[in-house]
Amino acid sequence: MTTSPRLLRIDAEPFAFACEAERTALVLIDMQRDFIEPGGFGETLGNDVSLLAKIVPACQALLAAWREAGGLVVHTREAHRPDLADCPPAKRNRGNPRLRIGDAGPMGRILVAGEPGSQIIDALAPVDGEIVLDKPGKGAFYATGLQARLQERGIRWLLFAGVTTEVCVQTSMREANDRGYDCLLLEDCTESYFPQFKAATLEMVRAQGGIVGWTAPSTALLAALGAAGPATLPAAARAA
Ligand code: TIU
Repeated sequence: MTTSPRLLRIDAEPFAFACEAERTALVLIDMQRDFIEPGGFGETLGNDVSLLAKIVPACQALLAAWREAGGLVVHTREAHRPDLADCPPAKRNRGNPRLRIGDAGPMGRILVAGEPGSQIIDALAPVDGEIVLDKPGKGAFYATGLQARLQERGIRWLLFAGVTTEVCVQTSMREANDRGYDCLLLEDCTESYFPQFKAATLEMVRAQGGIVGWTAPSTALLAALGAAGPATLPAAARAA
């Protein structure tokens, strides 16, 4: 017996976002200590990291609801190999930070895989069965194998959350958009060190008829999960 896919119809901008829950993944970008806690990469760049912590409760509720719905979860961490072979000098030297990538800081070596700073914060810790990726770039698709892992699961839609909105989240969303995924950015589950950059990113993503994707508050997704029904997506959307 085949079961009907669960259709989610989410109130979004610039118009409703419709997807099948079974073929949709939630991608949580870089919710790691290096960006959210003092002493990590974010702070060495001169940022006030306390701005990012305010999205954690909304991310927790989102993650809990998506897990409850049985959806696929992908966690990314911006983290380099200990020998920094995957960190171009241009990236390491950029901005003349107080501590560079690979230097020892209060949470271990800055932006290095396996160090305390690269760990996802406890509130959003991955559980068995979820995909956890270390990414050397800002985008989640560059040098990570993510595309193949999504394709083997038949994923067609992506929900994005995490930090920072205009850097790793937007880069990942643009990479996904170019690979043919329909992408929804959850507005209250993403944050920037610069509120005006977050606002601008939300606007540019959904401008021009959703040129990069859609945006919606996480409550719209939670409401859709409560009302999920059998799929009635247009054939073209389901086949891709
Ligand atoms: N600096 C900044 O805003 N972000 C990053 O360097 N990485 C991510 O966004 N994860």
